[in-house]
Amino acid sequence: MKMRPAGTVLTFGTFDVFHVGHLRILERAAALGARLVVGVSSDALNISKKGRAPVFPQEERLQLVAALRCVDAVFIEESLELKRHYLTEYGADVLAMGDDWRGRFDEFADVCRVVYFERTPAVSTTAIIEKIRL
Ligand code: C2G
Repeated sequence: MKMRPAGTVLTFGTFDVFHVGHLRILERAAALGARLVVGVSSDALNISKKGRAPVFPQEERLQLVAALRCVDAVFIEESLELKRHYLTEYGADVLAMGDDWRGRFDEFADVCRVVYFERTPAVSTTAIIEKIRL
């Protein structure tokens, strides 16, 4: 059996139109600790952040992420401003994010280790939506 280091890992995302880039980052995040907790961005947060509603509503995105083998627990992320609160509440030892967020969460280095992973190239929700539209 592969040994995983101790501790809780937190990651956040919308995970809309779930794709392999999402799966890879969750698997890599899970490998950093014993437990992976995922904050799934609410529909309202997404609208405020990206100016459009996700394709799949938050309850469905939450269920899809929760069903993955590498995920231990999920919750709805209501606001970007609550990140420190979520990290403390879930007892995060590590915060893992894709490198499109590089540097943006360094301020939390006082509560946990902050890790940025390289994004999986050539796949994105936006590109998938565009492809289906054509
Ligand atoms: N990701 C990736 N490779 C891709 C696409 C996405 O590694 N090709 C990663 C992103 O870097 C992110 C995670 O998958 O860490 C989820 O991506 P999104 O759903 O696009 O997340 P986002 O809307 O940026 O939400 O509080 C933070 C936000 O909620 C993050």
